[in-house]
Amino acid sequence: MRKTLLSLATLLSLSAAVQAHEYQAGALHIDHPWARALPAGVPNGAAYLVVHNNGTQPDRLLGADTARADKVEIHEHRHENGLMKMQRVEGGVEIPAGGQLAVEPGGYHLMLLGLKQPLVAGERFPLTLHFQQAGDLAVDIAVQQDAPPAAGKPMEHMQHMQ
Ligand SMILES: [Cu+2]
Repeated sequence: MRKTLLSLATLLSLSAAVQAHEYQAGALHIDHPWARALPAGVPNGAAYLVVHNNGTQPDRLLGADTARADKVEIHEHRHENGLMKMQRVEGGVEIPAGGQLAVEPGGYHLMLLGLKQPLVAGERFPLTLHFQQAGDLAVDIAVQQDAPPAAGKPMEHMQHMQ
């Protein structure tokens, strides 16, 4: 079953990668994975995306890997005592059935630790997402200067209001 899902995901991602830059893995739909461009010498970056779960079972984003960085961790920004703090999220993050997980600036991010090359606006690099149910999904991260316009979302901070 997992094999079927993966090959379907591969087919869909190949056909979708050229234009819309979105991906399907089983019941999951992944919108526009991107990372902010960074000048040379900055050691760490962050990647963002939105995962919609169109299924009837919850799934979980467990982590990710890319050859572009030494390792990838799921991090979360939290306001604590008036300070913005960043902390590692252990055990992944749930994607509720019929819901979504927004990995967006100000909330969750995929921390790219130990970048091996600078992130240059306009380029794309491969990253593999690990989901508990849907398995692994290879996506291209689009590097861009600014956050994409939030589709249908008035603010970047909505992800905490699930
Ligand atoms: Cu971080």
